Amino acid sequence: MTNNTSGMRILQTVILGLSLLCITSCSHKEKENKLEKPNIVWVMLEDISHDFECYGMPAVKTPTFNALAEEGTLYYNCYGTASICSTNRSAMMVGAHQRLTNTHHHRSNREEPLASPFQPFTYLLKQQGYTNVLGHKNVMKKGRKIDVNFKHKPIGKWEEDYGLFDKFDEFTAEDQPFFAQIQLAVTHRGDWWTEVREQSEHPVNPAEVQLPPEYADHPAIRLDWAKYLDQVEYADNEMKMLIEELKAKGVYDNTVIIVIGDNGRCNIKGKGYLHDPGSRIPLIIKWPEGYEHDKESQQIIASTDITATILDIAGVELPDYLTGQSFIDENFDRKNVYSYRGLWDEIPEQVSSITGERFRYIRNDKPEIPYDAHQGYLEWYRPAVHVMRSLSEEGKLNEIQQRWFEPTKPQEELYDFINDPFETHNLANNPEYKDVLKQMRQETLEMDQQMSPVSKVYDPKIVPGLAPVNFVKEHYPKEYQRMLDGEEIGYKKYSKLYKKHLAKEKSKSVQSK
Ligand SMILES: [Ca+2]
Repeated sequence: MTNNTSGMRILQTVILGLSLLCITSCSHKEKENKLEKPNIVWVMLEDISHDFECYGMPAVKTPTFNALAEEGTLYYNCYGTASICSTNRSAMMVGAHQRLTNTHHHRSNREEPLASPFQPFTYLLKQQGYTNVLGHKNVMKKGRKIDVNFKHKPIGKWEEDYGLFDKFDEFTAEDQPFFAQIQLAVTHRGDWWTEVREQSEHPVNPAEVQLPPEYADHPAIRLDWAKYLDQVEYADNEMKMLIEELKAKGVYDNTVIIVIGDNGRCNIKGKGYLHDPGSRIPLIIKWPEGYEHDKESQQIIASTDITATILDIAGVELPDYLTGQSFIDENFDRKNVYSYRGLWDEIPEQVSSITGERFRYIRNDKPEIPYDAHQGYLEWYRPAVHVMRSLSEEGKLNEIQQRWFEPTKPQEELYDFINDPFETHNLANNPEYKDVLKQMRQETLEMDQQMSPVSKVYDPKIVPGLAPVNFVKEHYPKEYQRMLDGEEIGYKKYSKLYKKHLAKEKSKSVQSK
């Protein structure tokens, strides 16, 4: 492992100047640490920031993830190249930045094949003899979500019908070497959150949670946060079940387990935003038995680097089109991560950012779109926003909390997240940081250029936006009030009722003609 890349380079230089004997012993060591086509299990949690106990999140219990981190490597600085499911997943499925491959607008271009020479990494794994398995029969929703913004099918041959995987739900010893991608959907906002909490043996105590400073301290917001951590605990149990299965099948020791999030937590400043809670994702890797590794790593890693690393582990020669790098390679030299936010449903955002060792620079190309953009989908799933909008109107938010509700965003943001982990001080206008600002502004512009989309195809998914919310407001005023009070009333239920209502209206208008 190359946690200390520069140190490694110095060491290599010294070695080069020394005798053949040393070179022999070094290559012997390399041999010992070589991965012989291990199985790879990629467990991807939905919408999660550093919210495991082993990352220091208070009030939550995650014994399985803690133990995996203890056995393997816990990474602190892994960032998504995007902060929404389909865009980051598109980048990870290829190992190239989603902006470059023109897959950077959420749920768009689904009929468009990937441009040449890009290919899904599962295709390369298959060529290397791997069996690609999607999902698992015993996790919530079967863990089969793919959600990438190019033409694809879950199962099939890529070269014939855009298939990404070989089979669903089950890995066996005969499938070895296998790659299994399993989604833990529970942490995604959904209508199951309350039930998971009610059935939990350890419902997280709202009084014990710690809210970041941008949140108002309100009972409904505390409860919502606790409920989210209940889902993290549920995911921990699912992970435990997967590990038990790997052990029972006798393949655990020769399996790399990669635990990652697809984007940050589903709350304020999280999913959809390029601030820390939206872009920093958990990463734990359990290595095969005997593989030399660090216990913790501060390496800066992009989500696309995980793809490159998986290919490297599998012994695939890395294609030139990858923008990700293998971080088990001694030449790994990532200094920062370039992230991008484009369209999400009806909100045509345009945000670029660079995250380095200490600073994060964000450029908002559409500052006229407020952080709280009243996006239809988020109206269902951001109880804290509803509660805080009311508090904002009553003048009860402090300056940090109020920022989320300003009518516009700053054009540029610069944060020293080492000294200001909650990114409460925007340094973009602070003259002391003008050199940092200038440099990061320039780096971002260069990356915008380098990651210019290879195609201009733009075929977004049409969404109903605020219409279903307004429908509830008009037809179910009591439920609407519950929503304003910080309760999730059920997106699925009411969007079904809304669709029924639309169909009725349509048939009425046909009859009247
Ligand atoms: Ca997600």
